Amino acid sequence: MLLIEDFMMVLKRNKISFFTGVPDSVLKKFSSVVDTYKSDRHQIAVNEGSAVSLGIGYYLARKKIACVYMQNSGLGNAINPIISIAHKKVYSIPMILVIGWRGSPGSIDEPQHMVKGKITLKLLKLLDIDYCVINEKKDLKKFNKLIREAKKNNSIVACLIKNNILKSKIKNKPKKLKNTKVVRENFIKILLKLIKKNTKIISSTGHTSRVLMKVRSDKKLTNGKDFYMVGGMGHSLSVSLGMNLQSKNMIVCLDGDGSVLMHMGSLFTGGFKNNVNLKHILLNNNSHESVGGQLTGAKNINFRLLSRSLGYKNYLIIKNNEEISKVLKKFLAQKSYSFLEVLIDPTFDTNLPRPKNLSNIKNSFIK
Ligand SMILES: Cc1ncc(C[n+]2csc(CCOP(=O)(O)OP(=O)(O)O)c2C)c(N)n1
Repeated sequence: MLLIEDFMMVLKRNKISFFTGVPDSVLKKFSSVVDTYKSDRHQIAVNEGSAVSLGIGYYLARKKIACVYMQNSGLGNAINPIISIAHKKVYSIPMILVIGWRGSPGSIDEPQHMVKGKITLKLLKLLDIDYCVINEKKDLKKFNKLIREAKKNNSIVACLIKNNILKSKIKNKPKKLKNTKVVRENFIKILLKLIKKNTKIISSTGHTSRVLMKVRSDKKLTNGKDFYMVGGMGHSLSVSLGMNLQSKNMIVCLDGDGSVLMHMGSLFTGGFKNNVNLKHILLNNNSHESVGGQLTGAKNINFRLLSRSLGYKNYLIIKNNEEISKVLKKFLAQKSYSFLEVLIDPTFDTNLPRPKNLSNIKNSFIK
């Protein structure tokens, strides 16, 4: 167990004052501290490569070291700017990585996390990044030493934190839920009733996939087949596009705002082909609900203009539960590539199933 207050103190003593990263459930307590900082001290990034790059920019402006946080699954996104810009043998730009270690050996986690968790230390070694694993207060000495090393050698260093290690002196107040918009479960229930038997749904990482699984089994709704994107956050639309180019059946991409932002360029790939059978639905709760509710800022995006300029032919929006059936029917009947934005309220449901037997899911989806 480690108090987040003690962890932050080490960073403070070393005058680390800029933070950027992609939220992670393991680092929820860390997020709850940096989320209170002003935007010149903390910036949530759309993906981990972007976070590393923001850290590089910070160093170029201030000659000071940034702290970049991420889940270990995001190391894949981070590797390009780490190796090609910041690495000791390239520009040698120092940085501190704080990595939430899902799937650490000995833990019980989802299959995709177990795979990444097993190779995380090997990846850091390959990247020539010195690291420490922090489990308790006494490990902070190692972390402190590493930060000094980064400063002295202009190098990247990392600390890894496993699930359930970070605690806080301050109790988080339970989030107040307003429920003025659409409830994700309601929307998914109606979607599953309206789609045809041969429809395929590709659902994005986190709660969207888990709610889809839950609604399907609780309500025994059998129309369509689901492919849950348990990882590969931000790639649901690209997977849907890849299928759509080969298939005549309707494909529904059920996306989240954090996920859309992560690899937003894929909206451009799809836009100009007039993919009649591909229906892109964004469940916009303006947050990374699955990992603690950190804000994405997606409510400030004008998706009507954005989707139109990227080649989508129609944009529809659902703002409350009463509109779901009518607008969704209209959306599914569109004969051109269309974008549906659904304004949802976060629900922070903790009682959601997790996709388990992934090869069965894949086989049944392909059938
Ligand atoms: C590359 C990568 N970075 C971070 C994560 C951790 N993560 C899982 S779900 C999620 C939030 C997704 O946000 P959004 O798409 O808005 O869906 P919501 O959680 O709101 O349902 C994050 C950051 C991840 N799985 N993969």
